[in-house]
Amino acid sequence: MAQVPPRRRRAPVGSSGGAAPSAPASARFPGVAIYLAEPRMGRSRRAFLTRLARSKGFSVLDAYSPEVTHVVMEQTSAAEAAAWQERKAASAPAGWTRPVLLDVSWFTESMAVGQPVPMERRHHLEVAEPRKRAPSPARMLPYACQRPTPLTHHNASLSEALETLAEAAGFEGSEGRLLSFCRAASVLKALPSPVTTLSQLQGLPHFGNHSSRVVQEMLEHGACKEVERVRRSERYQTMKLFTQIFGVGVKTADQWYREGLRTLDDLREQPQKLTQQQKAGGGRLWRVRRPVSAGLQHHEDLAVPVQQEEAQALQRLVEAAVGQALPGATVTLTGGFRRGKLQGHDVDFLLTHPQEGREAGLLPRVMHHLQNQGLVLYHLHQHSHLGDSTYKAQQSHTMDCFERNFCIFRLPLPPEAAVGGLQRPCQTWKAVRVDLVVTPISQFPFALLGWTGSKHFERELRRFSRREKGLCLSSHSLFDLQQEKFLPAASEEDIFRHLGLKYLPPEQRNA
Ligand code: DCP
Ligand code: MG
Repeated sequence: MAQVPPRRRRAPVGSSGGAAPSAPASARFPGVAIYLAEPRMGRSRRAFLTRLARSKGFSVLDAYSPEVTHVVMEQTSAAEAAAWQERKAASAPAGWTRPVLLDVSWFTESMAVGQPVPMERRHHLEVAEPRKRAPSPARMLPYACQRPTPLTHHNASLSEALETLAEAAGFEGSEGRLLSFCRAASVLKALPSPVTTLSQLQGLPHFGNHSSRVVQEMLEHGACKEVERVRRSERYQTMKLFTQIFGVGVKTADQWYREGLRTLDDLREQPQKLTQQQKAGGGRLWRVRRPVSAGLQHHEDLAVPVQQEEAQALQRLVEAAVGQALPGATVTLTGGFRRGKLQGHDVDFLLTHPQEGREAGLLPRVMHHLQNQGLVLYHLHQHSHLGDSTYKAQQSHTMDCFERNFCIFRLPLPPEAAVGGLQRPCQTWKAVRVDLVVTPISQFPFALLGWTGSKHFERELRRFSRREKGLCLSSHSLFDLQQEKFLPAASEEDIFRHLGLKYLPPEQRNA
């Protein structure tokens, strides 16, 4: 309960001299209701100061009550003031906001200027509490490879909105816009808590006007019109559909779109388009076989994400084949599954042998064993270009120079998973995309780092290496551009060390 003012023994101060009316709390200065605490002030001085303040339009309350906003004390130490307030608080109703405790200097200065002066540090009577360290907001470092990014995070709908715009920009060939949206989305993924107000974006790297506007709209309306428009658009939906087909990139998808093709049936009805495209593609891959035809043929399965258990089952099959082909050779699961993803669009494996050079000729033998078991529906072999061992030659290739097989596997399904599908009423197997990549052991740490991803993490790692360290990183090596020498590494940790980066385990590379 609030303490009862000493009215029984004393006349109300405001009325004692009759100079000023007892002003209500809503006097000239709303939000300022003063209580003059008496202990050191003395009764007559209190009465005088009360009259003075009321004459200037201030609200001065006789009793200490929840309306009081400013308590003014004279010749009182901070410790005494705090003790006084504690006593008051003990009898205060629940939820009563404590008023500020001020030295009389604030009061006299306010009287001098005829209005409440701003409260400064010197006016306050609070005892300096031992400083509880406010948790300083973790500094968000600008490159995604400088900060951990877990798989599950707090801002999924916001990052997905920005990634939709990134994807759409990629479909239009706008690399710059794609990167801007990817970087902003990646920052959101690394935040330790959900963004609920726009002000939380202040000071974060990579948030330009456009990305901030998207976040603002999402926060205010739960959706962003631009993102919704993109998601509904024929262009976006068609490009997404076509680029999901194995062997089809943005260029091909765009060409088909311009030719008026919109659906998988459109493609199936015009097989000459596929053939033309493959011829027009011109590259080594297109002439060997027809990945697009194979992709279309198995599209129904390939469009369904591969599950973690399926990736593990595939790993066992590949390990068995590798063991038969070359005892001692190893199989490492990379890509999204190594980062802890529960599903993915394909399964990526790295093959090597602890003895340098022994990996030569391994892949055809592995494929032979897999094919003998009827596990391969399609495969496209790419020879190694490792002979081009200078870093410049390696840079000239779009991806890396390892020998590899792009495959579609026929993964037997366990009986309980053999559900009915449209094309195969009782499905006992499932088509799954698999990449088998062979690396000599000397390049294994670089290959492992390069193939673990995420794609954005890799991009950032390479950008950081070059721009901040003058080092050129690829899936083969780390090259010091100034000293013109390769930096050796026996593990991923070694590579992070060379780059002066804190080591991030695969599950923290989901940028
Ligand atoms: N990679 C890369 N640059 C590319 C393509 C791939 O650095 N242009 C690297 C990073 C990828 C890894 O190779 O994470 C494997 O490629 P995937 O396309 O299979 O990507 P993920 O495995 O991460 O994704 P998903 O789960 O969809 O397969
Ligand atoms: Mg993958």
